[in-house]
Amino acid sequence: MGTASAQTLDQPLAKEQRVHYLNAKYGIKSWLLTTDHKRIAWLYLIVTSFFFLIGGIAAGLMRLNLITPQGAIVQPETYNKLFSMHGTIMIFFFLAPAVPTVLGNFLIPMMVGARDVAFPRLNLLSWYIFITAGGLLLYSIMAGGFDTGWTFYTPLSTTYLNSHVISAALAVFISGFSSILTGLNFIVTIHKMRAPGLTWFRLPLFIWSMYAASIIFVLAMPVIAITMVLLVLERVFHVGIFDPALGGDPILFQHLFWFFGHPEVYILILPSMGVISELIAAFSRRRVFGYAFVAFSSFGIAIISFVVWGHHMFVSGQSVYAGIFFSAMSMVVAIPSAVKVFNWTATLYKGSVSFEAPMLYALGFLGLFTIGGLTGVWLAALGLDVFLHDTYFVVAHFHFIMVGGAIMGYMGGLHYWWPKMTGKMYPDYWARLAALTVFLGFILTFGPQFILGFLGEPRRYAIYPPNFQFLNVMSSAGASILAVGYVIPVIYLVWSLKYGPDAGPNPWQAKGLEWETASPPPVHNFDKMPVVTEEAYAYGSHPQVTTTAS
Ligand code: HEM
Ligand SMILES: [Cu+2]
Repeated sequence: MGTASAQTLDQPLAKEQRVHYLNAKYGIKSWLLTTDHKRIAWLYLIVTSFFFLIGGIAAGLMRLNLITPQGAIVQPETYNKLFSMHGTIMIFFFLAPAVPTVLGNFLIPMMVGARDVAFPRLNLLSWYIFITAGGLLLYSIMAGGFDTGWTFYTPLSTTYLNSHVISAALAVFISGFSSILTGLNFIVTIHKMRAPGLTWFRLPLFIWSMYAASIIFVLAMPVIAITMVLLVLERVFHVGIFDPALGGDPILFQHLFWFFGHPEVYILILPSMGVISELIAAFSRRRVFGYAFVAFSSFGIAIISFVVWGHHMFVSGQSVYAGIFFSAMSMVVAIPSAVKVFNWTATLYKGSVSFEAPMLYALGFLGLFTIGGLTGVWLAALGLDVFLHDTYFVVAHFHFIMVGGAIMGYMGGLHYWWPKMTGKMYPDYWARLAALTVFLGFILTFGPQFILGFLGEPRRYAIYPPNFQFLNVMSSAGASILAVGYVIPVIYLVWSLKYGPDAGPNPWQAKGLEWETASPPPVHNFDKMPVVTEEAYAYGSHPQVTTTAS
């Protein structure tokens, strides 16, 4: 196909070129009105990446401000608005949608052997609902911002008027419907659209984790929706839901928010866990050890995640019995995650492991997520949490899980399936370099924050005592390295669209239905609908963990 294949999205189709989903139709209309799950994945990739940029700029401004103990860059009020906007954007408008709507949308129909998701038009509608919510959040920021933190706690969110809480709360409310519809679409697709022979226990583990995440979407998002409605009603009409002076209870808001909030954090990590299962199997050429346990552990996480929310409120005056219950359950929820980590490690054992860029992200995930998870167990211990609550230890903990874990998984998945999405390969040298830069930048950014938290530095403060400056400067320096690590891939991935060598159908020689069709895939995914006759990850070797050295 020589140079003729170096097309961009707008070049006319040369006679001998194969029609695929990227060149089947031209023009902006063919994108904005598409019902093709693969094109909708790109629409989400563009919008969520834009929000990652905005959230990242806010993070950069905060880290710059934290270089000096007095905070040289912004006023404390502005700092409050920066972390509120950063947290809300990164969670609701970047990470919660990213892996499910970009990789999930692109892959689920192909992995189950279907032509599209169950409800293609609903899929497009979900994107329009999402960008409407995103537009409203951008409005609240441009109108002056909000300073409640991403948790919107009352009474601050219902009483302090110099803050655009209502538009931000409504943006979160609306974005919830996009997630609910996406979750529903995925659940029906996985149940109803599987190719002949593709039984549940032959499904890729990415599908199991997406299924579990979709269930949380459908069950948890309505809770944040009603919580945001009650918040707006209280702020506008003072109906007395959260206001003690009117018979309400501000702690009720915390229960409602975290009954959603903790399952939400598993929406952030579960899809990436599914990606890691795919990467570890492909780059160690092995079936994932304990396939069924890894599959069911996604459900374990989804179910237990609904009974741990009280660990965010150990110091909100709940009873000691409630504290004991939530502490115990918060330790139990670590078990299914540990099952995954142990089984991924067992799969690597004696595997023929190769270290392409996607695998470097997977190994980074393994290390950083484990640290994030273990520090979560620390925070589940009542005594320790009373000491560490609302300190930088907590900030480090959730960034280890969300950035060190979830985003590492997302980056690994993007690099693994980019050749399938575009038909193009990217330069492996730069990809590996970027993966290492991200890993080192991350450790330098968030590692020192565990120590700062242990030493007592509170979160959400624009200023701090001078003796904390060295570790804060280290953290800010790390953040700039992390930023470079995220920019390099943008450059070579865009470059690859025009100049990248052709990838061919299966550049990694990996197993899975998505690799049995062309890259990029035809509009309807498969020229001939697949029939499945073998188990997932049939790389010919089942990992046997032997105790005697062979
Ligand atoms: C990529 C590099 C990132 C950097 C350098 C960064 C940095 C920060 C900083 C400095 C804060 C404020 C800490 C405080 O004063 O309490 C913060 C808070 C936060 N970050 Fe990040 N962050 C990054 C990525 C992310 C991502 C990807 C997510 C989520 C998906 C995230 C979620 C949050 C949340 C939820 C908060 C708490 C906001 C609040 O207190 O209301 N961050 N981050
Ligand atoms: Cu939690």
